[in-house]
Amino acid sequence: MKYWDETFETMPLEEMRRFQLEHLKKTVAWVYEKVPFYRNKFDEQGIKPEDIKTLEDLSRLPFTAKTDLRDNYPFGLCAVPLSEVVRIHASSGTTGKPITGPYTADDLEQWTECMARTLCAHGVRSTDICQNAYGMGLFTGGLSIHQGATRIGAAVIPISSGQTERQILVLQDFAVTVLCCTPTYALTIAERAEEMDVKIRDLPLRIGCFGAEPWTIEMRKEIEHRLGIKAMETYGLTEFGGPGTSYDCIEQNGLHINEDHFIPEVVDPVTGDVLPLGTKGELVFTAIQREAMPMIRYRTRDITTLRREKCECGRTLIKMDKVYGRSDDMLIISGVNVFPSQIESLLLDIPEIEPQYVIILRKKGYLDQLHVDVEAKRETYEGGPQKIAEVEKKVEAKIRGIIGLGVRIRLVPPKAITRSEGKAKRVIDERKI
Ligand code: DLL
Repeated sequence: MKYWDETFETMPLEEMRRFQLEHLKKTVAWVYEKVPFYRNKFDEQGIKPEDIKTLEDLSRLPFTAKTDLRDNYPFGLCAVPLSEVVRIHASSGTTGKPITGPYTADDLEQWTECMARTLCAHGVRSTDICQNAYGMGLFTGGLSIHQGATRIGAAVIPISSGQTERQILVLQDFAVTVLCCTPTYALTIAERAEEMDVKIRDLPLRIGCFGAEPWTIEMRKEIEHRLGIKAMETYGLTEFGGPGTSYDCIEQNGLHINEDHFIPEVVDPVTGDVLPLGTKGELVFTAIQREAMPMIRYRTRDITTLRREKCECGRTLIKMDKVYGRSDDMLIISGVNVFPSQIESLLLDIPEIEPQYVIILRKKGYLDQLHVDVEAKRETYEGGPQKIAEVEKKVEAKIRGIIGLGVRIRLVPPKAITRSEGKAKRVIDERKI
């Protein structure tokens, strides 16, 4: 079984565009009729649903932003009465109110299918045993995997996140073949297993289904090496149902977007202008098959590139690059724009340190200061103060050489940095405190 839904996953472009246009028209008419927020916005711009005649007309529609969801919290953008809603998820959000994600029965069915496609593309089959260590609850990660893996017919272990030793026990005893969690939690599991002298590489585990936070290619390689698996990725957000919006195939060379459900665009984060394929910018999605809360031109804040190219896996679905970071995570340090992922890539190249770090931004007078606390490997730490100072200098020089910013590196003892069980917090910006 190569594809879960061959018709859509390998649909020729012209046919896909016809399908998208038909569903875009329906969705625009649907939200115009059902959601006063959209009707007012479209009226302000003088746009009526009948004006959408081609896919290019999408760019005439106004954007929707996270603040619109907050202003209409909790159900103001819902297009159906709550009596038709059968599930509500929410993301915690870093500031203010959570983002709510209501689903009709049909939305749940579509999401399950998107997740079955995702897991199938990762290589998961009905014979697999999936340990689902994403948080089970309001967070969309846990139930999405549960639904998708159940649909495929794999055995699901709904263990949720946390209790790392128990995770390792289950991995061993239940002969688990697929691990699903955030990449940073996978690393936490790998590390704890090493301390317990459990050789995960020798277990039947073969696939990881990771996502929910930015991680670099270097981090992927590290996890693949430490767990002896293929580390596959999925991307998604509560506003679009959760994970399963896009996913790795076996080629691991960009994430295929389920574009029969979500039309992607990349725009300039400042001007909002649509950028050509292959240009890095902010990802914008329009959901064209959702009933309860179909988002129109929603600005995800995630930075990536779209690519339409032939994939060896045979899928014709457009690809997005690994998310580089969020436009609101971009750090402006003394006027230089830096993404935490750039720092992560550099750190993971240095053998004397662990892939555990915290970026701290401070202000001294008017000047910004970049500090990075990074964990020393045990051998490095035991090498004493001279060895530590030497590695600190080496890391500082590397970051200065490539990013062009002065940085203070502090090597901290093994285990000094709090381990993640879900989405890791990598940046502390004390300038804002
Ligand atoms: O994180 C959904 C999810 C769960 C995706 C499990 C994958 C696996 P939210 O909590 O609403 O939903 O957070 C969405 O997380 O806008 C991105 O900034 C980030 N994100 C999600 N997946 C990835 C990824 C879930 N693969 C926000 N790479 C998104 C980078 C990701 N960032």
